[in-house]
Amino acid sequence: MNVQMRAMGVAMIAALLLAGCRVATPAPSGSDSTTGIRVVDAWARPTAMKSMGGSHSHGGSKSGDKSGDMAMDGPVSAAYMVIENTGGADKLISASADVAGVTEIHETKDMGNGMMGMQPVQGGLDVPANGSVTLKPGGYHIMLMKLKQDLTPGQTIKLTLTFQSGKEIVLDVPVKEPPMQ
Ligand SMILES: [Cu+2]
Repeated sequence: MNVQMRAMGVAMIAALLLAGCRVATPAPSGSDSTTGIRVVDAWARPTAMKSMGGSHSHGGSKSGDKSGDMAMDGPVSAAYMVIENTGGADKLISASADVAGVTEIHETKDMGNGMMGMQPVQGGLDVPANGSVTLKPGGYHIMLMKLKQDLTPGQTIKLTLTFQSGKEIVLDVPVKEPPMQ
């Protein structure tokens, strides 16, 4: 009896250890051992709900809202991450997301006279050899436009990054609120 119970205990501990092992070694996501490029800390911003009147264009009207607000067609978002590179120099040349009709690599810039603006990064975003590039609010970001749906915290979107070397990295990117600054 005593022995039997101890045996059961050992079996249970073994089972727990096995389960623990499986959890502790998930398939590495967003890494590619052949180029040494790895993406960490990816996240996407929730879409801001515009409460400025006329939110009744639910059926995807393309009539262009001329309210003098931002010239944005529908909700937009942005994705941020750190791209680490343990190999030779490379470039992020394009990105695409399952939820976005248009995806661009942008840079937020001080346009002078206190205005901040953003523009596409010409020729791609450099990923230095044995270095990293950080995409963060106020700097580089992956702009998600013509979104097919609103993004809310807790969702996950699929983002594909294409590099000049021809490598593609597919990421599961969680949607979450920006950190306080
Ligand atoms: Cu942008």
